[in-house]
Amino acid sequence: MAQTTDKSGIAAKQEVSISRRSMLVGSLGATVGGLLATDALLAEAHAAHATPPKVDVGHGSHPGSLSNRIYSVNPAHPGGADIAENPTNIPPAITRREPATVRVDLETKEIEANLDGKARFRFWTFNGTVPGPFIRVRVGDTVEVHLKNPQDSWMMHNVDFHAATGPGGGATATTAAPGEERSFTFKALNPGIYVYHCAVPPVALHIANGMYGLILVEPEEGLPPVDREFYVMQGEIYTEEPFGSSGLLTESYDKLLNERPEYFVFNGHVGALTEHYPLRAKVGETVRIYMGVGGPNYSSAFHVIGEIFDRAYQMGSVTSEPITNVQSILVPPGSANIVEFKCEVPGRFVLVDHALSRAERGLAGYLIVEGPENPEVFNAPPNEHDSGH
Ligand SMILES: [Cu+2]
Repeated sequence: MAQTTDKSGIAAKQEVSISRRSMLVGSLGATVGGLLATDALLAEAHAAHATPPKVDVGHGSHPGSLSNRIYSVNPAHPGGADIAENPTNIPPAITRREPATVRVDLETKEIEANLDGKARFRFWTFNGTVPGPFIRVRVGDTVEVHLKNPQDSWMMHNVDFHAATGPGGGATATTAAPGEERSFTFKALNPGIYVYHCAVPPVALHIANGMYGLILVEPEEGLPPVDREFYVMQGEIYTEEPFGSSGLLTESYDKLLNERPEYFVFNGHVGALTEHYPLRAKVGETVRIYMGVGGPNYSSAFHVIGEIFDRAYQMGSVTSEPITNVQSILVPPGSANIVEFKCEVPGRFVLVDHALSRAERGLAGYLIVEGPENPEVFNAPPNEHDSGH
C-alpha cells in the first residue's frame, strides 16, 4: 500500500525569488553529501543558518529572514496549526505474500505550529506531521521514494532511510533545494522497524526541528496479529526561551550543540499524546507500540506507568526473539523498539521516558483503557488524594 502525500496544498504559499533560492543553494548546497560533510562545510552551514541574510520575498516589499517568514498553516489540522501525528495513523498489516514496488511520497513542509498551549515553534516536517508518515512495506519490496521540497521552503532537505542498504540511505540522492523533487529506489533487504530522517547538515538541527519518522519492513510471515497498533516517537526541542515561555519561540543552535533541550516531546509537541491524541484501548485487548527516537541526542527509557511489556523487540529487530516481561526499555536515537502488552484492567496509563525530569519538560502520553474492572488483577480503594492526574 503506497503512502500518499496530501497534495491539497499549503496555505499562504508565496512566490520565492530566484535570488533567495540561489542563496540557499549556494550556502547549503555545498554541503550536499549529508553525513559525509566536512567540519568546514558544517561550520559554513551553521554560519548560514545562524545569520540568515536579508533577501527579497514575494514582491520585494519587505526583507525576508528566518525570523519573519510567513510560515504556512498545516492543511491537515485546519482548526489550528498542529503538527502532531495521530498515533493510530498506521497502514494495515500487509496481506500479500510476494514482493511489490511501493511508492512513498514525502513532502518537506516547514510549518509554524503549536509547541504547547501557549508557545509556537517553526517545525520542519515530512508531510506536515511529527513524526512523518508511518511507512509499511514487506521484506523484498522495492521502495520508490519521491521527495519533494516545495517552492516556499527555506531550507534544503533530503531523507536517509535506515532501512535502505546504500550510501547515505538515499540522503545524497534525495537532497533537494526549494522547488525541487528527487527520487531513488531501494530494496528492503532486512526486516525490522527503522528510523528515517532528514540528513542535510546540520543534521541534528533538521532532526530536532521534526524531520524523522518510522518505516516498518515486515518479515515474510508478517508480525503476530494484535488488536491495536500505535506509532510514537520521542524528540527534543531546543529553544532560546526557557521551557514554559509564551509566543513564537526561537530555535537555539547553541543549546542544540550543547545537548541542552528545553522541551521533550512525544509526537511533536507538548500534549500531543495527552490532550490531542491519547492512545485508547479496551480491557482484554493486546496493544503494540512502535516506539522510535528521532532525538537527535537523547535515548529514551521508555516505560508505561502501570503496565509491563509482555514482549519487547529490542533495537528494532523483529527476527530476534522478543524479550519478555520488561518494565522499561532503552531506545537510542536513530532506533526504534516494538513493545506489546495485554490490557488487563481499565484506567489511565502514562507513557513516559523514565528519565522523569523530562516529564517536567513536556514528555508524557496517555493510554486510556476502558472496560470492566478486574479486581482480581488490581483492586484499589478510592483515595481522596487522587486528583485525577
Ligand atoms: Cu531537512
